Amino acid sequence: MTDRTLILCKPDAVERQLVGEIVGRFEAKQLTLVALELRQLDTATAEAHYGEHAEKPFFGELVAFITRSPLVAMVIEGPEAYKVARNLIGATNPREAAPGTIRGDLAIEMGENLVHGSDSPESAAREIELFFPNLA
Ligand code: D4T
Repeated sequence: MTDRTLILCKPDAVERQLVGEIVGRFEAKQLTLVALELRQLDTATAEAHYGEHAEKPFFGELVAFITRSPLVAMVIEGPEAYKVARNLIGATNPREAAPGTIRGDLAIEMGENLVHGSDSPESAAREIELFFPNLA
């Protein structure tokens, strides 16, 4: 079964010139790109994307971070895409992320953890609609 999931190469990834490295890891795993765009998020979209964290103490920082400079949003496709992508991304806290994962290899701060991947098929559907409403 083939599924789609949303990936964000966050502003720190673009700033650190790691987008090619990150996209390459998904491609090497044989996940297929179906949409990709460099864009700067507005606050409303960032708040919608991170709505589940609205009550958390780090929400303001999270929205400021994700909107501070352009990010690369993409949709990738493959069997159990969200799960495979989350495994490649690694734990939320980069200091606990396993070596070999994107965060384990390339990040060290929780607030600058390079990449987002949808955490369920339902989240993937919601986030793909938010970022790429015209995707067939
Ligand atoms: P995202 O959503 O960015 O892919 O990250 P995760 O799915 O791995 O983790 P998350 O939704 O729990 O957290 C979202 C985002 O908030 C930052 N964060 C998280 C933070 O700054 N402090 C915290 O205590 C937590 C839990 C990091 C990722």
